[in-house]
Amino acid sequence: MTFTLPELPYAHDALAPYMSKETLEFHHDKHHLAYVTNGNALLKGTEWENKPLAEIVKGSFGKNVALFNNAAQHYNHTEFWKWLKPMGGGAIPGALEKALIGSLGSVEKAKADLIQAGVTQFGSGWAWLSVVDGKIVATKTANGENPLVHGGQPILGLDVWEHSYYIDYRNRRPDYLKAVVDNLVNWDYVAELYAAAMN
Ligand code: MN3
Repeated sequence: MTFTLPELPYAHDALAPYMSKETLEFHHDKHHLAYVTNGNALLKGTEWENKPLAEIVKGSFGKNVALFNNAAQHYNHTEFWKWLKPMGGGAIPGALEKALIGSLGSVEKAKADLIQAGVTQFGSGWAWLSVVDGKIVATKTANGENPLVHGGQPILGLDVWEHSYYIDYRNRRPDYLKAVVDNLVNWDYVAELYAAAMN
């Protein structure tokens, strides 16, 4: 497949004040575009050229570092835009809520574990909720890595690269993570991915 930059599912200014228009102009229009452009160049002529994105990510992990980094970041960001929405962070659909309580103790604990994973990721990376063996776990990964290459199915990922928060929050990564969890997470989409992962 050829990577293409997806449209943002909302206007660039729709996530303000928690994520500004300027941040999305850089993060989506420039950073994500660079992963798409570089990924396409690196994909050419490889054994993964006509594979689905998730297979490219899993297949190139540990084998083709440059392709993996760009393909994984393309996957992560394509999902990331959908993991957010204006007026997000509200009620969590029942089946997902039950699963968060069953796996992590409570919804508050699940949110706290996710934020803590992001706060403690040293340097660039991601904080995740993913499904592993039927349970939801909170983890962190470095750079472009994601749960797909660690036996999990990602259902929510928060970007903790500085490009995702430095314009709006400077060095205050914990404030960024809390604002996103409280105000921007699209729990309906997370619930959809959870249901698909459990099928
Ligand atoms: Mn990013």
